[in-house]
Parts: sequence; structure tokens; C-alpha cells
Amino acid sequence: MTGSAGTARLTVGQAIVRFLVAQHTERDGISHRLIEGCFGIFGHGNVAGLGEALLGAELATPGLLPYYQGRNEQAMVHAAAGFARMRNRMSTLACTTSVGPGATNMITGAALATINRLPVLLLPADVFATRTAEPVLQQLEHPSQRDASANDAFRPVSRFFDRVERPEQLPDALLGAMRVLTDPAETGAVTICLPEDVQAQAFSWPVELFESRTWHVVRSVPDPAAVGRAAALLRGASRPLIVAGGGVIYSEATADLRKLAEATGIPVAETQAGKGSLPYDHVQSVGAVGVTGSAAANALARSADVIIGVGTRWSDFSTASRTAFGPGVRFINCNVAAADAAKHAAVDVVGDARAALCALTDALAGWHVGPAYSAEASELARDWDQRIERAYHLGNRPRPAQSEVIGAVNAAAGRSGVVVCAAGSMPGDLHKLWRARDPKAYHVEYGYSCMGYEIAGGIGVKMAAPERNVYVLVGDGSYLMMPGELVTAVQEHLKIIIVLVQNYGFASIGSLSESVGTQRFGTAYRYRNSATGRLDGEQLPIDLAANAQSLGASVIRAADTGELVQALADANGFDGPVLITVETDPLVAAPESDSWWDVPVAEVSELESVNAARAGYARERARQRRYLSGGS
Ligand SMILES: Cc1ncc(C[n+]2csc(CCOP(=O)(O)OP(=O)(O)O)c2C)c(N)n1
Ligand SMILES: [Mg+2]
Repeated sequence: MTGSAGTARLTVGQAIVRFLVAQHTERDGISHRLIEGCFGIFGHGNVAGLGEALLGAELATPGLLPYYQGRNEQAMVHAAAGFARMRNRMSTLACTTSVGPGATNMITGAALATINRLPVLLLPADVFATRTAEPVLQQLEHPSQRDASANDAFRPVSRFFDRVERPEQLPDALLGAMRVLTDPAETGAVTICLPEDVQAQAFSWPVELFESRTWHVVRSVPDPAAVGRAAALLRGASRPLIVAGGGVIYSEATADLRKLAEATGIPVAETQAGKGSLPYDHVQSVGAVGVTGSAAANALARSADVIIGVGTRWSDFSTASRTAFGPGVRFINCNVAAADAAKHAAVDVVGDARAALCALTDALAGWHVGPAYSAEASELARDWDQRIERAYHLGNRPRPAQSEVIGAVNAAAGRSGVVVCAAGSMPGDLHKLWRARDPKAYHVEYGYSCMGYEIAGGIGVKMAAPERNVYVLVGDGSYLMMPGELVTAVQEHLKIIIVLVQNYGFASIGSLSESVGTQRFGTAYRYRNSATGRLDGEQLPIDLAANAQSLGASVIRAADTGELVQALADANGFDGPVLITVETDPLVAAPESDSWWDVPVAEVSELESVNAARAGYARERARQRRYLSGGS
């Protein structure tokens, strides 16, 4: 609809849709649509605003901004985050919700996106700006802060937050939001709250607002002096180790990482988000580092003199709660985010991962680690790969070990299949054991490690890369958190292959509980026992395959590893989501990573098991380092 000269008369909802379809990103000369679709669940807050606008767009130009129907608002954000990660943050999805519970359901998803540095555009409805109909259904009435709404809870979990209380505010809100979404150092959840009356309100917008726009994702080049400091430190090092993080993959810098590694001989370890930066069988790949690391990478980490962190935010899992590295170690951090680059008193090289890796390769020309160190690193990596091979083929009876399930899925996934996981015992085992052959084939959300991400995240991955097979590994606990999105996969004809590992409870927290002396309390799925009054009765009769079938998924039950291998092959013949269930033995652990994680143990207790664990905890804590010295 056109208004007076140079304006278009549209509702706020219509203006948002018209604006979003005109946004693009560009890097290395390649352009993408920034917002490729919109998930939504409608309620009184958005049905007449964004709901009307999305319908209008769908009728006018089908496919321009497709609407996807979610089951749970948290899951919609997970799908958007999975999509954005798969697209290396160049494209994402928007999510529209009603007010109140629909909006606050997105908060967990927002935290996940922000922590993983993944762009998602959240458009929660908000209570009336005019306040005439106050308190509207689902409104939080704060007794003294009259302008507070439940949506204020988005503030700490968003990298950008705005509330559009008048149409005039919308252009700045949208432009600010797009800038943060596309800035690799700042990106995360971007939230624009839209009061329900404002969403439906009309305004005469300057038509320039709707011009096609390109947000250039620049490769910021690090300061040459910082690169010089890093190179000088490395030239004096004898046991350097690269730790590749997610930034290497998002920046599409894996070939540049390989060049630096091959030119200098420095071995490469990987964080969860960075796994796949080098193929697992590259001679310099030493595997995962930290709490869930390979014994190879962790041995090298302990004796390293210089650690080069590339695109990592150094979570406690990567540093083994600050015990992974020796006391005299020095850090060089290459990161687009200055705050991450500066961690651990590092020589900070602030810039894009590809630009930093290229600059370091040039600055280190002619320098190489000694042959004995190279040989030691590849020998350790070979040993670890043999342990993986054994773990894949344990032949545990009567139920397979989880490592055998991982081996079967790894074989089925081949080079391009993507494994998706987030919480439970599986992410750690995958980090240690998954043989990654491609930078986008390993998708474990371990920033927020959010139970329930798996199926929804897998949907986002499949939407972003329909040409790939997507294997969602999910525990029974995580499945029960959010199975509903299976319906979305059915609705959208998305073939995700879900392997549900049934072990009747929280195996991961069970073993963690044992390690802190709390005896697996509250972690098994058992009836309340009338004799003891405790949850130590018979195992609960849960049939998750039947649950998945009732939601429309195809289901295969595998009793052992042989049947699982067959089921994975058969899954290719189905349309839509397939769920394969397999029961595993929760007590067979993956190979040891020779590492430690700081989980505090009760300092005083009546329980002997706790007191014993506390003594061990105190010993381990004494090994923690602060890495305070060593800057330039
Ligand atoms: C939303 C959420 N709540 C709680 C946790 C803490 N937690 C981590 S793993 C886990 C149990 C996961 O159970 P399951 O999916 O069955 O995997 P398993 O441990 O059996 O491998 C829990 C409760 C979490 N990560 N996310
Ligand atoms: Mg479980």
C-alpha cells in the first residue's frame, strides 16, 4: 500500500516483514538473505500484528518469507540457532510469539544463542503500549516499576534489546538489530519487543526503509604489531599447540588453519565448537582438548609452552577448569572479540580468524617445530585413534556401550552427514570419539548444553542444509524435555534421523553424582517405592518409540549394534523424521581423557561417600591456575 509521496502506509507488523525480506549479508563477495524465514506461535499478542503481516506476505509472494509453525517457542529459537550455525552465521531465522508465556518461553533459547554467539532475531509481543486495556491477559503487573514487563527478562540474555512503543522508533530498532546480528564479535540473540497494539498500528513509513540492504561481514585484519608479538613468542617456543574453536569454522578459515599447521608443524587440538576444523585423520590433528578431550591433546596441553587459541572463548571445559595447561604456559589468542582475545593474559591478536591465521603464517615463514615434537604429537594421536577404534567395536553384552552407538552413527554419516547433540553423556563421548571429516559435520551445542535442543536444533540444521543427512543423537532425558518438535519435522517433511539412546535416566549426572559422593541420587527413572518412600522402585515403563510414532515419526527399534547398523541403513528409505531407539549400558564409560572438571563437592556432610569425594576435590583444585602473567 502506498501513502503520500515517498511513504508507504503499513502496520508495524507489515513494515517489519517488508524490511526483513530486503536484508542481505555479504562476505568474500558472496551474498545471502539474512532472514530466510519466520517461526511463530500466535496468540493475542501477535495474531493481528505479525500474524496478519506474514499472511499478507505469503499470499502476495509465496516463499519470500516462509512461515514455520513451532510447538514450543523455546524450540523455535533452537531451530533458528541451529540454522544460523549451519550457515556460518550469514543467515538466520526470525521468531514471533505472543505476550507472556509465549515470549518468556524464548528466554532459554535466547541464552543459548547468545552464549554460542549465534544470531537469532526474536520478536516477542509485549503488553499494550497505550495501557488502556491493562492488565491484559498474561501481563506481569509490577507493583512499583510500571514500565516493566515479563519481556525485561530478555535483557541479560540478549546482545541487543529494544521495545518499540511508537512506530517512529521502529527504523532505528531494526537497523540496530541487523548490525548486531551480522557483527561476528557482538552477535547473539537480538530481541525487539513489540507491544500488541503497536504491532497492528499503521504509520506512513519513508520508502527508503524498505530498500534492499547489504550488511558486509568484514574480515577485520589484526594489528601487525600484535601479530609480530605473537610470532616472536612462537619463534622462541618448542612445544606450541593450537586450540581451534568455533570461530575457525564460522570464519570459514579451516583451509588457512591447515596451512599454518602444515607450514609450522604445530599440532592442532579442538574445542567442542571447533571440532572438525581439521579432518580427524590429518597427521597433525590431535583431537579434542579439555574435560572431554583425547588423552593425546591433553598430554600435549599439559606440556605445552605456548597455546594458540583461535576463535575460542575458553570455556571451563576447554581449559579443564584451568588445569589443562602447565604453570609456565603462555597464550596467544586470535579472536574477533577483544574480550575473548584478552583472556588468560594472552598476546591478543584481535581480528577475523582467517585474517589472523594468514598473518601468522606469513610472520612465521621459515620457522618449524622440531621433528621430535612432531613425531611425539602424531604418535599420541595414532594411539588415541586406536582407542577410538576399540571403543567403536567393544561388543558389550547384552546392551551395547554408547561408544558402539557413536561408531555405528559415525560410519553411517560418512563424510557429509551431520551429527547433532547437546546434553547428557553423549556430547563428551562425541567430542572424544567422533571422527570428524568435514567442518560442518559436527554440531554439538555445548555452550549452553541445553537438554531439548537436539530435535529442534536438528530441524534447523536440516532446513539450512537439506542436501545433508542429519543424525540427531538424543538421550531419553533430553527427548522428554522437548519431543513436540517432531511434529514440526513431520509437517515440513524434514528427514532427520534421530537415534534415541535409552538408558532410563540421566546417566551423565548419575556418574557425576557418584563422583561427588551423592550416590546417583535422583538420576534414574524409577517408581516411588512405598516401602522406602524413595525413588528406588522398579524401572519406569517408558516407551519413547511409541511416543514418537504417535507424533507421526517413523520408528525402528534396534536391540543391539547389528540392528542399529541395519536401522541406520533402512532410515534412508523413509520420508520425514525417523526415530531409532537403542538401549545402552549406562555403566560402560568412554576412554579416559586424563582430565578434570571443577564441580564443587559438599564441604561438610554426614555421608562418608561425600567426605571421600571432598578429599579428592581439594587435591584437584590445588592444580588450578589463574594464568595472570605473561602479557607483552
Ligand atoms: C535444560 C537442562 N536441564 C538440566 C540440565 C543438566 N543436565 C545435563 S545432562 C542431564 C541429563 C541428560 O539425560 P539424558 O538426555 O537421558 O542423557 P544421559 O545423561 O542419560 O546420557 C541433565 C539433567 C541441562 N543440561 N539442561
Ligand atoms: Mg538418559
